[in-house]
Amino acid sequence: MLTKINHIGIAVISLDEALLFYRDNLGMAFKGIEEVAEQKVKVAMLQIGEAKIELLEPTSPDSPVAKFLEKNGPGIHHLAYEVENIVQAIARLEQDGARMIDRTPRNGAHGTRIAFVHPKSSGGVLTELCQADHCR
Ligand code: CMX
Repeated sequence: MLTKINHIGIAVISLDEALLFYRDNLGMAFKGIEEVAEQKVKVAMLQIGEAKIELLEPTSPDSPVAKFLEKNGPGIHHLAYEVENIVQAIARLEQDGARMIDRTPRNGAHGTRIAFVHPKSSGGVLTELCQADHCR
């Protein structure tokens, strides 16, 4: 069902500040910044081999990332896996009793179709499914 890790999402207070470390100090290839209105975040993507690091800055106090930062401070927010067919992947997980946050795919960064699994049914790790056709 899963093909590879697409990205690791990291919650940050400021993209500009975080980029000083990831882009400038670590030297990762910076792919640009995009606002994902539906998720109330601004996203900076950095390529590392086949996978990406996704820096997430909230754009509103009621953003899921703002809530995460308030509770935990900056740090790893979610892990995203590519799937071949996101609708089938959601159906399979639901059939197996997983608690889906998104029962139908929604819009992610760079035109992707995404769906989240609740961390309470994935061992405490907020897990994102991302359809492969749209992830490249
Ligand atoms: N990773 C692991 N656990 C998390 C978590 C995260 N990122 N966010 C929340 N939790 C935990 C909380 O700590 C809490 O645990 P306890 O009950 O043990 O304290 C539990 O989940 C429920 O948390 P909550 O505060 O009651 O619920 P929230 O209102 O914060 O919602 C969640 C949590 C995951 C349902 C919500 O953040 C969500 O819907 N996330 C999916 C969308 C998203 O994160 N979008 C931003 C990224 C967009 C992108 O990548 O494009």
